[in-house]
Amino acid sequence: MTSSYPHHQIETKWQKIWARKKFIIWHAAQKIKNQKSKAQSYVLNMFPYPSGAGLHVGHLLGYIGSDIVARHHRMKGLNVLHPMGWDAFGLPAENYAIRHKIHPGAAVKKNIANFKKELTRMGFSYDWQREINTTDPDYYKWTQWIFLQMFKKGLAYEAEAPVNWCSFCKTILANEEVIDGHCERCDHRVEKKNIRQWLLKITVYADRLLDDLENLDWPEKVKEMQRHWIGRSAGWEIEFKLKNADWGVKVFTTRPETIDGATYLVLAPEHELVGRFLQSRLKLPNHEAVAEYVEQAKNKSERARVTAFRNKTGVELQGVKAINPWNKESMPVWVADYVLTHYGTGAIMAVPAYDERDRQFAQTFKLSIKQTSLLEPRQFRLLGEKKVKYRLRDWIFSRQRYWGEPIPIIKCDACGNVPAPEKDLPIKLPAVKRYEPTGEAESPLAAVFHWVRVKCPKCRGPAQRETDTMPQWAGSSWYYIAYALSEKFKTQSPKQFWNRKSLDGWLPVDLYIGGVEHAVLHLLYARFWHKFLYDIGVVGTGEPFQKLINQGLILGPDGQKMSKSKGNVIGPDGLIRDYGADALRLYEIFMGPFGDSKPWDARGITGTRRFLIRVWNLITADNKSRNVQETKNQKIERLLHQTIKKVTGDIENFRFNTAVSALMILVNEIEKNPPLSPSLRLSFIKLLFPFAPHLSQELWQRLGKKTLLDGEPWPVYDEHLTENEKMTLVIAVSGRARDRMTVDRDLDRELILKLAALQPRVKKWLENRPVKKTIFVPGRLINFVV
Ligand code: ANZ
Ligand code: ZN
Repeated sequence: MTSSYPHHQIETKWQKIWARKKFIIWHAAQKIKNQKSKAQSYVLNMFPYPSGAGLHVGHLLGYIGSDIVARHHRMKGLNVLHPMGWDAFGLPAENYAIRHKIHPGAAVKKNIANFKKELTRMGFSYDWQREINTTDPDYYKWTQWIFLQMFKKGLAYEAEAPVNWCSFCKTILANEEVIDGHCERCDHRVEKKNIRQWLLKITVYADRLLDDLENLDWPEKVKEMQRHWIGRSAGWEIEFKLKNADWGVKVFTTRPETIDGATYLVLAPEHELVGRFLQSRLKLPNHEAVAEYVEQAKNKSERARVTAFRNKTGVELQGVKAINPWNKESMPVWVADYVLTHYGTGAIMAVPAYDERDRQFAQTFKLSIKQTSLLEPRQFRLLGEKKVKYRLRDWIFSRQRYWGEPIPIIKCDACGNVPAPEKDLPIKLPAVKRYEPTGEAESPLAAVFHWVRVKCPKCRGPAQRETDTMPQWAGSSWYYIAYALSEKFKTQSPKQFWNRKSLDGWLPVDLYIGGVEHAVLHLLYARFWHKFLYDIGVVGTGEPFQKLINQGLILGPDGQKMSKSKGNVIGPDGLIRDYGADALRLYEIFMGPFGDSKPWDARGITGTRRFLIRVWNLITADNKSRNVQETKNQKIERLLHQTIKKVTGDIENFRFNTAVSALMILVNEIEKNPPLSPSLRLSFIKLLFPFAPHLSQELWQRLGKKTLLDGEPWPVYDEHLTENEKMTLVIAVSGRARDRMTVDRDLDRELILKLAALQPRVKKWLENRPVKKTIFVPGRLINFVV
């Protein structure tokens, strides 16, 4: 009996139908109605990086959740945009290319085909007509266009900035290639090297990025991470004069009232004054020690510097003294790497009596700790000025790498940086022989002379293309806008391309589902680009993603994060083959709350498959006796309405696991109370559809229906029927009526008796009188005989 649910046959059949015909019709219908007036729903997954390793069950969870919502929304009559695409620039494809000497684009193409096949096998209802690929020149043409607009508005600029440099491999490393300060390939220590880079002025948007978080329906945790990343802090800038020097040191403090307790100053090793002292002719007595300290601090990562504050390091600038502007006391000046260059002014007044870090430092180096009282605000208001500081820095936007979007700038000796003419976009990546970054800290593009050498668009003189490429985060900063454009990418002017009517119809994204690991970088960069595009009129909303939901991690059976090296990765292929995509979908959401992390349990999927078999048997067997009358079993009817209410609410609140339990309870009760009425059968199939679409669609067809369930209306419930049937009982003690109470009719008998005995007007008659006998007439009365 159990083998009669032919999941493979059913699933491939409906996948073919969905792919070949039906979603294209859906798509067309949506396209016509691209206006806000018709209720619409944009349900988006964070798009994947199509890696060679393929998808594992953990990747699928978010996609399953969004597919449930998308199908549910279609059934609620909304226009649904549910697209998918590929974030395909980046390091793994490039490293693969370096190792195998093949073009990264070829590897990406193969991986995409594989990913697409796997997503299709899961029965996801993506609108593949709108598929995008960030490495497609027709796509990155517009990534380059956005960069040009930023450049023209002064938001893209060049400056020296540190990169990770491996002097053994003679190459620049991405952060991901640096493992504990060492090169991933040769294990040599990685140094910081300053080179010329492009930066984007995200800091200009700091206040808006912070303030606008308030109106977003996002997990508080993610908002908090963004707030922290932006790190707005209101404080004071106070200048300390140096003895015997014309220079002063400005410090940033959030606690100016502690200034009387300041006993020394600390400068970051990169602070400009430190360099000045090291270069000055009047040598510091401990010149060598200071120079050495500054040198070694360079190669520590920022994280190591702040987190390792327990064993603080530092060196005094001997002979240098500062004056406390409040009490005119003379204080030593130190250099220590627990003070960061890029925050505040890169210098602090240390108040060991009030600040824990300063206290530890003072104890380590035997500096004085002065216990004093705090100043009143009017006392320090003269001393300095109010300043707002941000932790956020400008975004380093260059990579000296091959596999990224070329930065569309032309460098001319006479004219400087000249934007590539828009009509020349896309500036395509040329073919190269070697994919490695070069020893001169340049992208391999620098060696492609025929590509590099161009005429300056301004003066027509000889000029060169910028050979840096964009970082991996570029293409993903606007892809959700690309999906919402109704037309294809090719050969259009910006005005035609950025179709405001279409964009206003879809944006902002109504629901964005993805991993919490993107809480800052991607989600902050996309908000920044979106705000810029809003400012230049491309989009009509100030924020890209109205609601954000994070799916949890699916851990390996050992409770560890799935990874190839741990050998605990579970792929979907075998599961789909043996149990079916529907059973897999159901199991992944049944494992626990959507946002929780939970370990994979190999037995779980057999349970959800068994459930689907029961549904299959129930409906197909029942279907043989086709002429079942529409007889209503009151109890089942009520349970159905309760289930509709529960499943609807659960989907809307991402409680997919409890929605599935409700469906299971309903099936239990139906099995106990045959036969199944025709209308109940149809409603049940509809409820199951978003979760197990193949099976549901097949059963729907077997019941003689020709439609696709996506277009069928979601069942509605009768509020009245969702309430349990009630009964009112008279409660008597030894035959005398004392109280009344109303309870659910199917409540447990024991519980009803307990409740009755607890009613205040009954309770007092039962006190100290043991009940000899209890009479219970359901629907009428309870009599306690004492
Ligand atoms: C004196 C003081 C006394 C401070 C006290 C704190 C407590 P947030 O809130 O994060 O903005 N600071 C300033 N610039 C710094 C830098 N570049 N690197 C490391 N620390 C820096 O922190 C501001 C406080 O962090 C400032 O206020 C300063 O120490 C320190 F009882 O000044 B405070
Ligand atoms: Zn020129």
